Amino acid sequence: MAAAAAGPFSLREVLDAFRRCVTEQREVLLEPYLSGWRGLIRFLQSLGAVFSFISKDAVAKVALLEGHQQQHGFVSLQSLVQHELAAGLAALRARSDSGCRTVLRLHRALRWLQLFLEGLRSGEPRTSVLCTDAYNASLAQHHPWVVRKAATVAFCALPSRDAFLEIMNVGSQEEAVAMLGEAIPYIGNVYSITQELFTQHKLLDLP
Ligand code: 1Q0
Repeated sequence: MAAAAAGPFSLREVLDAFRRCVTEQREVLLEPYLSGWRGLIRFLQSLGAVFSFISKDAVAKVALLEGHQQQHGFVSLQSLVQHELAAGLAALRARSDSGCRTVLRLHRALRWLQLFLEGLRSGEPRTSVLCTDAYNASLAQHHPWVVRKAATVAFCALPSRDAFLEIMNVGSQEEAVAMLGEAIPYIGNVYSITQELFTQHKLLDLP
């Protein structure tokens, strides 16, 4: 994994990670899930310091989950949820360092990503508009005003659509758009399985 973290960002590697995530039993594997996130974070870090308040939070959340994963040997999101729920929902809700609440934050961000990538694929050239729309339809409702404000300001510093397609590092614009089309369903799949899991266990509003 350490080797895969080196070198420039490539959307291919994120796509592969999210593709590897889902098993035939519709389990979400933690290792590729976190690996996909590490790839996304690397991308975000390459966009500059305006985004560091976002990448810092994402780094901390991925690190917390890696810690839980190593400590308990969880293979899947399902096993993490099962393990933490064994203590009871009330105890889980009282914890600010649970794996479940942390996954929930990344899960909401994954919805943002899905919408944003769909927007990029659609051809709308104004990435800040795409990003704001995706954000308002997903994460924003879970963020306080000050975070929403900071996020909206940061979005204005996003590179153009052309630049985005270029830093995906998958070849021509057409190839980049094609790869977006390939990546979106994998991300969507991980999102909906997690959404089902969290709905089933009443975990969608963990504080
Ligand atoms: C490309 C632009 C990136 C825009 C990312 C959108 C998300 C905005 C989120 C702003 C909030 C950040 C600050 C902290 C928030 C926390 O309070 C919040 C809640 O956690 P807690 O513990 O306080 O309850 N945290 C979150 O909601 C998690 C946010 C994680 C955001 C992770 C974003 C990772 C993005 C990667 C860039 C992907 C670009 C993909 C394009 C690929 C194609 C070339």
